[in-house]
Amino acid sequence: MAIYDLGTVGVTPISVDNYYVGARDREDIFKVRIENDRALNLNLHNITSGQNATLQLYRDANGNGVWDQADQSAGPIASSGRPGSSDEAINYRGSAGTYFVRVYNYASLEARYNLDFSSTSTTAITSNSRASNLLPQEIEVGSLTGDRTFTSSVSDSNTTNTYVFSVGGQLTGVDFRLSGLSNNADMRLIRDVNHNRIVDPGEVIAISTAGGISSELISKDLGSNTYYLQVYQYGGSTNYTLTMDYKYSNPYPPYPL
Ligand SMILES: [Ca+2]
Ligand SMILES: [Ca+2]
Ligand SMILES: [Ca+2]
Repeated sequence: MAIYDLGTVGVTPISVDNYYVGARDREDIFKVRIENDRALNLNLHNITSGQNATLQLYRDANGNGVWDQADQSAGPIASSGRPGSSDEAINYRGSAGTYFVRVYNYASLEARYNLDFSSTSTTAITSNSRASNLLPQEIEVGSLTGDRTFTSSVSDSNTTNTYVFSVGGQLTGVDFRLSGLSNNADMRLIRDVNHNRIVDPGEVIAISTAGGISSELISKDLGSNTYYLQVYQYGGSTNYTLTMDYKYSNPYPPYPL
């Protein structure tokens, strides 16, 4: 087991690349701090094909700044254990303090991985600042060639859900609708132009921030590419229904752009 102290994690992402778990060293522990009530965002990605790695978040339960039995006995406060080399994501709203991020793999072969960390505001007036700025391929929609519907939820223990999809053709018209809200959630559409899995300035191409429990709508013509759609908590917990209403794929725009 290796322990790495990354210090305070703020809105600017911290990335560790090409770390390994498995065989000789089955787990890595990263110690991080947040300085006030924030959403702690984690994206475990680029896991070696055919290997598996699991992501967990623990609190420093006894407040001594040391990864010890008390923290482990208290159990993880969030976990992500998808199959195989799929990305693992955690977005957890927590109070100021020390947290431990655990990556493990009990298989006999080593899994290489990249892990990104950030924390985002839970109080910013600007909705865009409340979404995670990390882009895990968390819900893999695949190629969008027809209507799709997803039901899920956001809450303090899962503040952001990130959908990834691609469209082909010259121009594909899609309406994204978020409905069935019991607390305020918003959504935004992103193109990761530089492929670094981080939302950089200029990469948010549309956002919907209706107030209260009003439904959200993003209506967009998309060129052939890969896109990310994030549904995120503005405040409180809510179930939701997300529909991706595929309207057309056309070599020519339906109206002058
Ligand atoms: Ca401790
Ligand atoms: Ca980017
Ligand atoms: Ca809203």
